Amino acid sequence: MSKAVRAFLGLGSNLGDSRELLRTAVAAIPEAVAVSPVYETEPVGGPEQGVYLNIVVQLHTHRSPYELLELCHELETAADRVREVRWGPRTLDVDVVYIDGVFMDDPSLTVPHPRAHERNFVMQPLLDLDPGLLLEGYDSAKAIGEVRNLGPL
Ligand code: A4P
Ligand code: MG
Repeated sequence: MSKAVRAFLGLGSNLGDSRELLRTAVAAIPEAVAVSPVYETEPVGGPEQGVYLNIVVQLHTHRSPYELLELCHELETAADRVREVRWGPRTLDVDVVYIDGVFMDDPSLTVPHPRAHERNFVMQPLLDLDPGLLLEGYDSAKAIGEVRNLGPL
């Protein structure tokens, strides 16, 4: 089996009981070792929509990058069952933000996440978990979107 690595997933929700959806998703990640505070965040891009709750989860995992992407999709699918009941837009977005030592540029999986460094809703919780983590291109003065720390999830 390959060596376990440190990985970070970014989770966001702006529909349904977002806090509960995030808690359920975290509980479904067996290799989760740390969870950032939850942030209320101004929507970045897309149509006019309500504020998001965002977190970053740290994993200690044997999964490959593509297996991590599959995990992201499984978590989204599980949350979508709620969405179907409510006929609303997506309830949960899960992205692979960063994996130690992994740099890849496949359109189906780009790591680090190509837009993470410019978004406060990813960078703030990520830096809470590892203040020393350097993401190429990150400039705290240029990253966009207001975020507000609401404390522990
Ligand atoms: N993909 C490539 N790299 C990755 C990666 N590192 N992690 C591919 C996850 N997926 C990756 O993603 C579209 C495709 O990207 C997938 O097929 C995957 O193979 P998606 O989740 O289906 O769609 P999406 O997330 O709506 O699109 P996109 O362009 O990834 O959106 P973003 O950039 O993820 O932004 N504002 C606030 N405040 N908080 C948010 O959480 N999220 C978004 C979504 C926009 N604004 C937001 C928030
Ligand atoms: Mg996404």
